[in-house]
Amino acid sequence: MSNDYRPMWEELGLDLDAHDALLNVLNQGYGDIYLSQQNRPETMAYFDFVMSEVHGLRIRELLDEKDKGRKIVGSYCVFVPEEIVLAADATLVGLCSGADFALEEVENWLPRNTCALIKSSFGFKLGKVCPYLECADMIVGENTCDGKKKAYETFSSLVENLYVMDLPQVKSDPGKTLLAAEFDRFRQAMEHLTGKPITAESLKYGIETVNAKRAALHRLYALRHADPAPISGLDALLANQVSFYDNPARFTESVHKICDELESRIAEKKGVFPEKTPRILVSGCPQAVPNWKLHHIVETSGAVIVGEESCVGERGTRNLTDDTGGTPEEMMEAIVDRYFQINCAIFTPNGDRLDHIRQMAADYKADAVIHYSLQFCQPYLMESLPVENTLKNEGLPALRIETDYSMQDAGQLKTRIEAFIEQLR
Ligand code: BJ8
Repeated sequence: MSNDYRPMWEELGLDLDAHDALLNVLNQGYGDIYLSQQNRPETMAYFDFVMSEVHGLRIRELLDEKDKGRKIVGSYCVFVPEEIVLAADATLVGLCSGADFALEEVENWLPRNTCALIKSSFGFKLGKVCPYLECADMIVGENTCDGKKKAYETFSSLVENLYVMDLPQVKSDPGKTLLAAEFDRFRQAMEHLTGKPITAESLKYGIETVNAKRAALHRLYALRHADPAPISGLDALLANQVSFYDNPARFTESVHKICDELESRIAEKKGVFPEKTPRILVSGCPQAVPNWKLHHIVETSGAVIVGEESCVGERGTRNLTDDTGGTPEEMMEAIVDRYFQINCAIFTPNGDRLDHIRQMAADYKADAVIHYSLQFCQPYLMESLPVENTLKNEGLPALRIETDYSMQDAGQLKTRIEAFIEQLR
């Protein structure tokens, strides 16, 4: 990344030395994991470029938007409705939480047995290394798991602009009423932030823009059903990850270009791995940039990942918002309907998630499921046993992985995953 960005980072208050160290690790990891892959689609070059400019060009774009009066909103969860943010003429970005940083300092603020994702969000703030966080005019937290909701109480003393959204824990009528009330409160907060009223026209624009982005990803997912797999799990994961902070229209166009190339590959039976390579569905906790650990281990152990039942994947993007409403009220209702279907493990009971895993395994012709939980993540760890047992009883091999962001267990994980894949052959 060009040195020209240093004044920009300095102005945002980043710790330049720490930030250099982070970028070095990120670039090194990207080179080792991504650029070493064979048979990648050529159109992935766009995502290579995005990653090389992840703290550069995109931040400059966001700052240019801010100069023109647009607001930037940061979020940590797929429950934050991008449609409403766009309708208020603001931009939504996902905030970095996929790598360990400033761990020692983090443990002055959070108990050691907190999941890596929450620790990472604190580490990026305490270490002053996340330009997205520093340029956000509003940071949205949400009452999802206990870890996050208590962590936001502490986080509010580290940032001035935290807004916390309450979320239901049960898929009931009162649960839906709560979500509708919270989305309406969020709509008002966005209007207050930007000073722009949300109208039928602007909401329609928000819904159509986000639907287009999700539809492009749905097209990509459908192409992953093919054998041989036309794209690696790593590359598809990257597309999902980039969807959280790229410009939505440009992202949509880039994903369609990849899909065009994948369609030709499928017609030519050209894949990233040979036909009949064991196909794995990953299910569980979200994998934010630059958490590529599991995908890398699996895809260098003789299998290909064909789908993600994850918030950085199909759980986060499935279901479009009905765009036929004519009034803001009808459109808000459609947004609530769409988000209320997200099967996050904070819901109890959460049987629909299991149904979705089964459905995905069939659609993607998966030979097995790997359930991925971050250490200390109670909701997904609690669900992992019933998921594993049910799938196994139904004849689908399943493996439960519990890990964190460090590479300390990489060797051990690789051994377990290789043995698991061996059984699938
Ligand atoms: S909708 S999955 S993005 S909350 S890993 S912080 S659950 S202890 S991330 Fe999530 Fe929204 Fe749900 Fe999706 Fe807690 Fe678990 Fe940590 Fe987690």
